Amino acid sequence: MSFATISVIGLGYIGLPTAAAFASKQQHVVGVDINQHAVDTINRGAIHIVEPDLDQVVKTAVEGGFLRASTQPVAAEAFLIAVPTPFKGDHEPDMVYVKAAAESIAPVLKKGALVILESTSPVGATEQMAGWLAELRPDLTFPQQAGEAAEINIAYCPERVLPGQVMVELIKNDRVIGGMTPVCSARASELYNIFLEGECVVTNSRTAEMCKLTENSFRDVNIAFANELSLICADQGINVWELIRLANRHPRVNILQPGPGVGGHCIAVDPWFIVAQNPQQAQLIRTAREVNDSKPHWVINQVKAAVADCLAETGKRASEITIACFGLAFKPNIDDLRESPAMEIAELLSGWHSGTTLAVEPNIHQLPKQLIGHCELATTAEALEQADVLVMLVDHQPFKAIAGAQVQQRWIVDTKGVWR
Ligand code: SAJ
Repeated sequence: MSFATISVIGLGYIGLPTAAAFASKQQHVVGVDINQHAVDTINRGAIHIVEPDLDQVVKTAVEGGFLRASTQPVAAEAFLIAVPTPFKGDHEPDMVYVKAAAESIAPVLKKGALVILESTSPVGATEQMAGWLAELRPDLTFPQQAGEAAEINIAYCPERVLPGQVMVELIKNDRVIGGMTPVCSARASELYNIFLEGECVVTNSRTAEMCKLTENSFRDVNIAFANELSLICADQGINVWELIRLANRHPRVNILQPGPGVGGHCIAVDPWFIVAQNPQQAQLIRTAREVNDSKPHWVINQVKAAVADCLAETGKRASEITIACFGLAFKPNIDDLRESPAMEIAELLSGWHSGTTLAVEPNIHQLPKQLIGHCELATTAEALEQADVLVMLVDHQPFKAIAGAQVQQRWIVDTKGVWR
């Protein structure tokens, strides 16, 4: 059975590349988003987010008539829901956008449709979504009621693409397919196989939900280990970068890299979904989150100590000292500042410091509003020329290319080992 129309609900960092991937295989795709600006931009053949190669795929798909965007859901043979799942309150998952997406497609659901949830979700979310749909459409049968004979098929199929490499990973990575029934899994596999070069690995919806959370928690725990080591090494007078390089020469050791903290919308969020559902058991996962979340504050204290030292040595007043923060993005070589520990550090430092705080971020042209009036956007050359204290926050390629001789400052806080 083919899919005459595929509808992707949510045209963000995951939904738009997914919609474009189907459209690039000559599938008719309708992308739906509540953001009118995003819809208008896509319908012009352009994109509203930054992701390598996505612009060209979207342009070709729109010009070829395979992809269009709308603020209103339309009937389709397959719906993919890729909306945000942030947390609320005490780090509990907020399913409000998934619920709104389910409510928006319910009126246009037809017998035979496949509904896939892609958003990172707590265990049980797919069954919950199926419940909302069944309530809104009592005229249709769903897997939780009719099993294999259901008129609507439902599956959980998490995305696992790395921002910055989405157009490659979307197609090459294996895809976990968690159908509510084997028929649901078979149909979901058929859908993804339209563009997938990786394998569809079939399981049930609850295991697929937990699998996504597990992958990101695994990475968070491993980064927390590296971050904890960086604190220990600072106290012991050991270069953590050298230490990790040496330890990783052991055939069964593979330590990740410390940094200013963990950012982005996934790794700093998803482990909390496990903690919220399993507060007694998830001790290590919770502690890893706490270790990573506390790292920016440790970095700020290091900078304060460097400034104090600089004041004592130079006899300058605090207002005469310039601090330069290198990098604002949440990780190297991207322009995404959301949930970035570097942003948090720049914001808190500039609020504390009475002198000038420079921010160097080669991937942006204007400062985000939180920093306007507190920081000045500077080039690498200006910062190296003017600053007394350097704070390396993101190992962007251009920063790694700075020659050692250009860095004359005595006071350096290097969270990424670039100037080690
Ligand atoms: N980081 C470190 N040290 C490291 C690696 C990363 O401090 O050794 C930091 C980064 O600087 C960044 C944060 O961790 O602040 C997250 O970056 P990332 O590159 O590890 O991951 P994301 O958030 O860009 O994407 C992750 C990926 N998950 C895994 O690798 C398990 C991606 O595959 C997921 O699809 C994505 O989350 C998601 O959407 O869930």
